[in-house]
Amino acid sequence: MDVLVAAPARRSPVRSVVESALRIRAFERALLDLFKGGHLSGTVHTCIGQELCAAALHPHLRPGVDAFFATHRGHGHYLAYGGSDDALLSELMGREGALCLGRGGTQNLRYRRFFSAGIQGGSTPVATGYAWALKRRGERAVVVAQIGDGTMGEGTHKRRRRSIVTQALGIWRAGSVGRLMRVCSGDTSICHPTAVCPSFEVAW
Ligand SMILES: Cc1ncc(C[n+]2csc(CCOP(=O)(O)OP(=O)(O)O)c2C)c(N)n1
Repeated sequence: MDVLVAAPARRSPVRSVVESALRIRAFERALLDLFKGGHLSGTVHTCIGQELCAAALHPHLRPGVDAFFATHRGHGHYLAYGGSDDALLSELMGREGALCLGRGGTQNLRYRRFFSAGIQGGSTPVATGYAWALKRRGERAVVVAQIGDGTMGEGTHKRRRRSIVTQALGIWRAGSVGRLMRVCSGDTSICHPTAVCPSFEVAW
């Protein structure tokens, strides 16, 4: 008797990235509707248009082992890192079960080794210190910091000799810590179009 064994369905990596991006988009759209209806406490910074950056990166990170430092538009990275949508929604609506007890809001989130903050460029030195600390503890983890292209020349990314970021990037360049720096270039900003951002070049 012939036995037919169904081949295990192979899940296309591209399909899961697109599904993850669509899930983020749906979440962000719902937030905008809630905001318009006056249901969110404080403001909301969505990552609409940047979903694929998060969806494509996080399958390569190990939640709880590798760390990610997001910008003020961190919802998508949080969700793609494995964070719960319920906990984030509760955070923004000031409900029971809020991710950061309702104190972080849209910008200042923490979940396992995922962090977000609203100070432009502020995450770079923090991420470097975090990576250094993990290395000193003997952990083989990757730490990723992301900034937007409009952050070139802002905050710790100002072009000053011996600035904190210069030193931080120096540590990264020297190979002392596991590092990955992502610049999300949207070129859709009304206040910081890419063309007017200071150029930025790091020779690794
Ligand atoms: C040090 C600092 N300066 C100014 C601001 C105000 N600010 C918040 S977002 C933003 C523009 C950010 O552009 P970009 O990094 O490209 O991110 P995008 O919002 O386009 O995703 C500015 C000027 C800030 N948060 N921190």
